[in-house]
This record gives sequence, structure tokens and C-alpha cells, in this order.
Amino acid sequence: KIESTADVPMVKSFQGPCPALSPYLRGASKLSFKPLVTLEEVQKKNPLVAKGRYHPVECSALQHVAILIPHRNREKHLLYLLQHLHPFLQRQQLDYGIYVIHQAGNTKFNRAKLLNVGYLEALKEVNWDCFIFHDVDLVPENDFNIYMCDTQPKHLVVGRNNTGYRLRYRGYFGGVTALTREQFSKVNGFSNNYWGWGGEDDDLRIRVEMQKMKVVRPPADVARYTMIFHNRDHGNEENRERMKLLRQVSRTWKTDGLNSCSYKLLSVEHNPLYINITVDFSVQP
Ligand code: UD2
Ligand code: MN
Repeated sequence: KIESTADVPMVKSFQGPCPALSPYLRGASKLSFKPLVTLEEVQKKNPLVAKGRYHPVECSALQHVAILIPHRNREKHLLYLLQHLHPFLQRQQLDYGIYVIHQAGNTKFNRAKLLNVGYLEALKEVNWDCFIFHDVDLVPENDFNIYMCDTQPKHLVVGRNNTGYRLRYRGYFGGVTALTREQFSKVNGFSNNYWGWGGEDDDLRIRVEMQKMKVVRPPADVARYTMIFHNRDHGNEENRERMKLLRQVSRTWKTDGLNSCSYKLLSVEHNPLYINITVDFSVQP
């Protein structure tokens, strides 16, 4: 008999809409990261995930959700995240797909532009309702932190272990955010011009506020994450231009974003546990 770590049904029964709150949620959990876990093991424990996607068999999901993870040179973190996120999302009864957007080459890292690419490419496959923009090193601690979109853009990280689980600053919008297809398109996505560390999350918040939308957050006891320890990566040095860029958002957002995001797509691979999109920003498409 095959068993799923998520403890969700494996056979189809009744097909109505899923309930507003999934019966499989467990609440706060103590996370453990086993250094020896392998992709194959995670695959075995998630038998209902295929080509990076899953949908509940017992009901029809309330939203189709694409999880977008910007990535370069963080394989271990990706493995830990996949290990925790797959059962977590299944317990939430979501129809979901996990996309890893991998930046090839060693030019400066561009998190925001990778997420724009993820949005554009994922929509070529499925008309996703909701997008979760997700750092590779943040693992949610409580499955009542629902990975669905709201009527307003949602910030899912109130606190993390290494900052005492407190909101870092007013207006903080980093780490993990959830925007509907329409909300993200209304703000023209992220800016493509933030190379290196910092600022791109504040830029998105400014775009959201300019459209008279308001950032919402789940309760602090639920919106908790563990950040897997890391140092600043090579190729993602602090962006010293960020304050200057942030002062210009009201003038630039309309022409810098989804509608100007050009990139050279190297590959789209459907792995068992995630869809891997590789792009090269060092060359013109
Ligand atoms: C904060 C924010 C993050 C982003 C960043 C500034 C939180 C919890 N997170 O993260 O959302 O706004 O500041 O840019 O506040 N990455 C790679 N390879 C690299 C570099 C980055 O995969 O070489 C990806 C990875 O998904 C990582 C993310 O980019 O989680 C953010 O980079 P970081 O983790 O180094 O930055 P951090 O923790 O300060
Ligand atoms: Mn980090």
C-alpha cells in the first residue's frame, strides 16, 4: 500500500467544491531538516504529485495556485522546501503547481525579474488564479497559513525564527506574498531593474499602494516561518541603487514590469516534484 505523508485521501469520492477550511489542517508544527533527505524520498512520500502538480481527489479546489520560487545555487534549501511544502499544500486541499525559476550564468541575481518570468511562463500552461511568490529558504510552520489569494494582496510572513517572529518594519512585503492573477497584472508585476539584494519587495508594495490596494496579513501566530540559515550569496551583493529606484516607482511602474520583461528562455522541464524554468539574463533574447 502506498502512503502519502500528507494523510489526504487517495481515492476519488464526492466531487463538490472543497470546504472553506480543509479538515486536514494540523496547526503549528515543529520543523526538522534532515540533512540526508533525497528528492527520491520526497517523491515517494508524495505519490499524488505528478510533474510538479497536484489537485485534491475528494473535492474541487477553491483556487488554482502557482507557487513561484526564484532560485540559483540553493539546491539544499530547495529540497527542504519541497519536502515540507508538498504535504502542506495537499493538506490545504489546493490545486497547485510548484515552479522553480532558475537564473543561469553568474551575472547579478534578479529575484523580481525571475518572478515576472515565472508568472508569464506559468500562465502559458494553466490559467492560474493565484500566485505565491516564495523565497526558497522560508518554510511555513503552521498550515493554517493558507496559500490562497485574498481580495487584497497578501503578505504571508509576519515573523520568522531569526527575527523573533516580529514584523521587520511597517510596510515590509518580503519573503512570501500572494497576489491574484489580476492583482499582479494591475501593478504590471515586479520591476525588472533590481539587480542584487534588496528593494524589489518594497517596490512591489509601492505599486500595490499606488493602485489603492491594501496589504493584508494572516494573524501573527499563524504567519510564522523558519528561515534556513544562510549567508549572503555571491552574485547577490547589496543593490546600492535601490533607494534611488524606489523614489522613481510612480514614474516607472507603467513601463517597467510584466510588459517589458524580456528574457532568453533556456528550458522548461517537468520534473516529478516541480517545473523547472531556466532563464539567462546575461544575453539578449
Ligand atoms: C529578504 C526577503 C526576500 C527579498 C530579499 C532582498 C525576507 C524573509 N526575504 O531575503 O524576499 O526581498 O530580502 O532581495 O524578508 N536566491 C537564490 N540564489 C541566490 C540569491 C537569492 O536562490 O544566489 C533567492 C532565494 O529564493 C532566496 C531569495 O532569492 O530565498 C532572497 O535572497 P536571500 O535569501 O539571500 O535574501 P534575504 O534572506 O535577505
Ligand atoms: Mn533568505
